[in-house]
Amino acid sequence: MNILKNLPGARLVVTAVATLTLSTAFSTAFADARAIDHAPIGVMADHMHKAGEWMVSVRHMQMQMDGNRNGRNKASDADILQIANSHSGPATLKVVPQNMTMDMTMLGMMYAPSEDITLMVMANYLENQMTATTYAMMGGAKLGTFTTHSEGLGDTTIAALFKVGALPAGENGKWHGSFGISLPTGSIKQADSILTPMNMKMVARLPYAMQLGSGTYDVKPSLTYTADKGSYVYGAQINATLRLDDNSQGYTLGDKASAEAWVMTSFSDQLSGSLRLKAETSGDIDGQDAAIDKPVQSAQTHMYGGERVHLGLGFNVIGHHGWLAGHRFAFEATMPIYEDLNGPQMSQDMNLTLGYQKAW
Ligand SMILES: [Cu+2]
Repeated sequence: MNILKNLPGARLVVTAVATLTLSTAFSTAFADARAIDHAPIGVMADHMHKAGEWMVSVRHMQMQMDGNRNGRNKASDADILQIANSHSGPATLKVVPQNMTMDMTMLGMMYAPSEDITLMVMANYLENQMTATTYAMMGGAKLGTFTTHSEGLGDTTIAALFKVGALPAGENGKWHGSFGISLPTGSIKQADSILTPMNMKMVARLPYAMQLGSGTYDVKPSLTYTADKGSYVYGAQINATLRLDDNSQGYTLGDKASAEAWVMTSFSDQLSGSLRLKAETSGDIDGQDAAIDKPVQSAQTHMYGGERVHLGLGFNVIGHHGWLAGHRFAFEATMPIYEDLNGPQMSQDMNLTLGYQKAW
C-alpha cells in the first residue's frame, strides 16, 4: 500500500501537525476519554459531544479498485468487449478500465451547542486516478493503455446529530439520529486526455465515477445505536444518501443505503481494536450527461450501483499524557467480501482510512 508515499498522505500529516500544535493549549481536559468511545474511523456521525465541546478531525481514505465484475462474477477484457455500448459509435464497449485509486482527505468539524444536538460540517478533497485499455474500433486489436486523473474539492456535508430518546435502549445503550445535507461543491465537469478506439488522443469529459461531486443536493439521514459494556462496545448504524434533484448536466446519481455493525474491544483506556461489517446498496444513474459518451462501461448510466458487503479491522488510540493528551489517532482497513454489481464495473479492493481527531 502506498498511502504514505502519495501527496494526500503528506497533506494529512501536515494538517494533523498543525491541528496538534493549535489544540495543545486545550489538552489538559479529556484525561478520562477512552479510545473505545469513538467508533471505527470509517464510520461517520458515530458520536455526539457534550454541550460546548468542539472537535476537529482529519481523515485520509484510499480506495483501490482492481479488475472488473459483472454481477458476482469476474469479467475479463474479452468478456467486456462483447457487451453492447449504449452510445453512438461502436456497437460494443471498446475501452476497459483496469484499475482505479481514489484518495479522499476529509476535514471535519463538530460542535455541540447543547447536550441534545451536535452540529457537524465535513469538507473533502478528492484525487482519482484510473487506468484503462483501449481496443481498436475495427479488428479489436489492443491499441494501448492510458491513465486519467481528476482532482479537487468534493461535496460538502453539513449535519445535525440529535439524541433519540424515544427508542428503547438497553443497559448503557443509546440512540442518536443524524440529518445531513450534501452541498454540490464538487465539480462534475472534470476532463482529461483519453485514447479513443480510433487510436486518437483527445481531451474528453471523464466518466461519472471520475467526477468529484454528485452535482445535486443530497439528503443524508442516519440512525446509530451504541452500547457501552465497559471492556467492549458494540454499535450499529443505518444510513442513506437520497438525491433531491437533477444536476446541471441532466442526471442524478443513484441513491445509496447501508447498514453496518461493529464490535470494539478495549486493550487499555488508550488502545482499542475493532471489527466491522457493512452492507451497502446503491442504484444506477438516472438521466445522462451528453458529454459522457465514450464506449466504456463507466460512461453507461445503467452500469452503476449494486450491492457490496465489507469487512473491516481497525484500531483507535488516544493519548493520555503530556502533549499527546486527548489526541486521537485511528486506522481501519476494509475489504469487500461480497460484490454483486450492475456490471460490468470495477471491483473494489482494499480500502484504508487513517484519521486524527481532537476535541476540546
Ligand atoms: Cu466528534
